[in-house]
Amino acid sequence: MKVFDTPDIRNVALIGHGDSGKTSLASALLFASGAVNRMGSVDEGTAITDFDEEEIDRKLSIQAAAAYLEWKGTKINLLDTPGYAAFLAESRAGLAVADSALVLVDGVAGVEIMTSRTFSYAEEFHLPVVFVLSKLDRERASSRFRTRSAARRFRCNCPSARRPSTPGSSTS
Ligand SMILES: Nc1nc2c(ncn2[C@@H]2O[C@H](COP(=O)(O)OP(=O)(O)OP(=O)(O)O)[C@@H](O)[C@H]2O)c(=O)[nH]1
Ligand SMILES: [Mg+2]
Repeated sequence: MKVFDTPDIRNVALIGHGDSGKTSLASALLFASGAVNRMGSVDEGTAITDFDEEEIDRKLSIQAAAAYLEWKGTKINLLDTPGYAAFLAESRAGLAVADSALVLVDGVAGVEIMTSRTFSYAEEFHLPVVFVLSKLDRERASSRFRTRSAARRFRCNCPSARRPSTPGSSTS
């Protein structure tokens, strides 16, 4: 197994409300980076970070789970955390060992209760965060509107790093 120097390792926690797409994003990142050769799916019970029998049955994360990928010489440890209230201690524990966090915001539902709660944990640990809008392929999703409302809610100036631009899609 390749050994990485400490400056070349990042621990990134995925946080957000239940069902916002954290585990799916982790599967997509692992696939896109070449860490795995098949994209895992929560719905099909093949998501890399939802491996527990109960997680597969219930199609939701119960515990924080780690998986790593390599990107441009950097090892990125992804910490996929649960978003449902009952398992929030796992989310906080994941953030305690993270260097940064990706905050998933559902592109249809917008900022939800556990989005705010998990964001407050990231603040508590002084972590830099990146907001990721999910489900922008769904009807009534709006990246512009959700970006603005997240910026207002969390009182931050959020420059858009990337905006989807599929012609004819409902993302705006
Ligand atoms: N259409 C669409 N569906 C998505 C997207 N991301 C996730 N989903 C679906 O949303 C549901 C929840 O996705 P998960 O990845 O399990 O969400 P999660 O945030 O990990 O949920 P918890 O672990 O329970 O907090 C699944 O049915 C996914 O297939 C997306 O970008 N587009
Ligand atoms: Mg999950």
